[in-house]
Amino acid sequence: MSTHDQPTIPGAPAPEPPSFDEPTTPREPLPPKADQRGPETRTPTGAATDLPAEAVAQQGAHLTTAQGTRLPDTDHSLKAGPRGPVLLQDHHLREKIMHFDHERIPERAVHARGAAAHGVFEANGAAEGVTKAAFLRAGARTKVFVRFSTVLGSRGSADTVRDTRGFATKFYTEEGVYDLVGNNIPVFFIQDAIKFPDVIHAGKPHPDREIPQAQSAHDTFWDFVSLHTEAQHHTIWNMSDRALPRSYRMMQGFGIHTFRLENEAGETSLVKFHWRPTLGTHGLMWEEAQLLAGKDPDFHRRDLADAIEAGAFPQWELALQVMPDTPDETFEGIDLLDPTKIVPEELAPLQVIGTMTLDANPTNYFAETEQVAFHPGHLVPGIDVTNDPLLQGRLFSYLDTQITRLGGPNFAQLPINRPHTDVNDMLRDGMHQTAVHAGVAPYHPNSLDGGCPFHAGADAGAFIEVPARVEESVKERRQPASFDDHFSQARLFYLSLTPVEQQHVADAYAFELGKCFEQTIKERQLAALANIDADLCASVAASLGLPVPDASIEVGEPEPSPALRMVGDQWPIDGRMVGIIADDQTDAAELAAVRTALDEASVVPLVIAPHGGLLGDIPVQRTPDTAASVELDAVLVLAKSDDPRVLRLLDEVYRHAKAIGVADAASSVLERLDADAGEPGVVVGSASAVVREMLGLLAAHRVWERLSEATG
Ligand code: HDE
Repeated sequence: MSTHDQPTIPGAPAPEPPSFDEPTTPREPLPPKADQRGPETRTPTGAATDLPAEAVAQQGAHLTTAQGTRLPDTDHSLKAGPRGPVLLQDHHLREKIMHFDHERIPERAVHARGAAAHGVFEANGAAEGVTKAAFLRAGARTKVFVRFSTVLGSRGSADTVRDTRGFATKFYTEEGVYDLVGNNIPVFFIQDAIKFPDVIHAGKPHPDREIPQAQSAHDTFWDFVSLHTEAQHHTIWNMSDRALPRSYRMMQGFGIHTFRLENEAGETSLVKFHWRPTLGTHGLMWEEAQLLAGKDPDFHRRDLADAIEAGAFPQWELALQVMPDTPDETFEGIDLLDPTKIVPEELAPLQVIGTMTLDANPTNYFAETEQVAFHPGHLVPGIDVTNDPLLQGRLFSYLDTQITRLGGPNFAQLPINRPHTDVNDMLRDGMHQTAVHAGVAPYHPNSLDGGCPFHAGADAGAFIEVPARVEESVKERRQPASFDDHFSQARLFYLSLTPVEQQHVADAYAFELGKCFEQTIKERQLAALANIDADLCASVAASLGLPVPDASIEVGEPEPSPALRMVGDQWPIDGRMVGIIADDQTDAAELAAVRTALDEASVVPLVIAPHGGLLGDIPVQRTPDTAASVELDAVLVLAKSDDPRVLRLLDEVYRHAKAIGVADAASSVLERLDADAGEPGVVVGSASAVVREMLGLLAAHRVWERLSEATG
């Protein structure tokens, strides 16, 4: 009997003809199943009933087992009578619990906590002279999936901890998947991959009590970085506000290592990759970050998803620093194979080669954000690696780790990891094999499957390693002498910052070392700081109550790099959050006008009122119970309030150097704050004038003058 002759079940929808969607050959990418959407998925909007059928989690009228058998009841186990024992024969109970028992996979050993989004990369063609990569040709549009992450914390840790952030991009190019697996800090703690377990063991919680979570403010971290001074450059970046991003949308990304590009003519150059956010690079203040870790541990995750949902799509320019491929692989005296060194932008300016826009949230966190597998060895023709010993070790690690994390070698078949191009890999079988491969000859050469698939030459887009020169040498466990300079660029970074940023660095060292117990570790780190900057060292020593050591190395006076500063300039304000303090006496028309003005400026207004529900016909989003100063970039006061929670909110907004606008009628609130009308960032006037001025203040991220005054 064919499927179409099956008897129909009363009341059931007519049976569908059988689907042969499952792959019988790896040559076509597997289309996503209805409830297992792939990278094409777009964020559903609207009421559940209006959603397109494929956007709803579970399809079909009837609940079934995993084998498709319809179920009458999923709320009661099969028992010997209503008060009797549960029967072992309850196959539905056992299947349901068995599956649940195995819902979790091991979290990433590092970068466990992340958030991701889909988007598109559009090349402007500026890279064509240096690489033949097809996705970098003028006008090429390539789908991407980007995962941002913290490094040290577990999957459930807070977003706003002091840490480096991962910035990993998967480009689904027509020539195969290309992964740019970078961080938001352009240097790394170690120069050789063999030390990775050491630095991570030192940074992770102490192995006896498993505390502290997601932080570097503890003895083992500072023990390692003070003994192992090549970590000092990355460490000083971690002590800066770079390690406390305001948002994933306001974060730079760096490929860190030097890569080798090859153009159509076979010419090569050495390059560094940079992502530059169009919203600017901005940080939180340390107190904000700490408060947020309690008030909203999902702050960055929420911010990214909300911005995309609201249509404020984050964008980054991808840029290259291009250096000549010389035999010594150095540029202006900087060893390009040393991942603890930057090339200042003033020496090798950034050349923008395209723009990335993130325009869709993942549909399913586990299927996409958790199961995505990045690998620096996912390369396309025109982009190759260098001998940077850190990069070389990574080329092993990222495949290896997926075996444990994703349970076998077939993770490239997961929807989020599938290339958007034909795959003829002749890889077979293994755990979680989902393809049904046809043919008899998965080997090369063969004559039985028509000889397919054939080797491709460079003319057919094959990835051919750049025939880079290998120095004639001996096998040894040694590194070049140029890797021995551990302090000059840490000093370069510190000298490049504005005074406010330098103060934050000093405060961060004082906090982190102040959390250590071992005096020898604090003293050893002070000795390292003495080699970076005498004033910085003295300030941290004073706060620790320890003597100031002398420098042991003469580092010299590097030329500061203004490009490393985050303070200065004006930036777009899309997606910034402004709290509006209002109450039942607030003029409804004024409140509506203010909201509209903020909306039109692409800023998110949050109405904070004494009670939930409505003010007139305007919805209240926060009450004194749920409002938090730290989720706001500025606040607008339209109503006087004596509520201590509101006054504390305003006090924090003021202390964190954010703009405060006060309508004339509410101006007495300033007396409670110790703030003066007309001082920088405190605006009093008619509601509409105040809003206009506040939009200008938001573009600078913070009222920096207020902090400069505070820090002297
Ligand atoms: Fe990673 N790193 N890493 N790393 N890394 C991982 O791979 C590793 C390094 C980076 O969102 C792991 O799939 C070694 C530098 C990001 O899924 C693991 C070394 C940079 C992510 C691994 C490094 C990175 C990872 C853990 C020293 C910036 C998250 C799970 C040689 C250029 C990717 C996984 C995501 C993840 C190993 C150093 C960035 C264990 C051995 C340098 C953004 O394979």
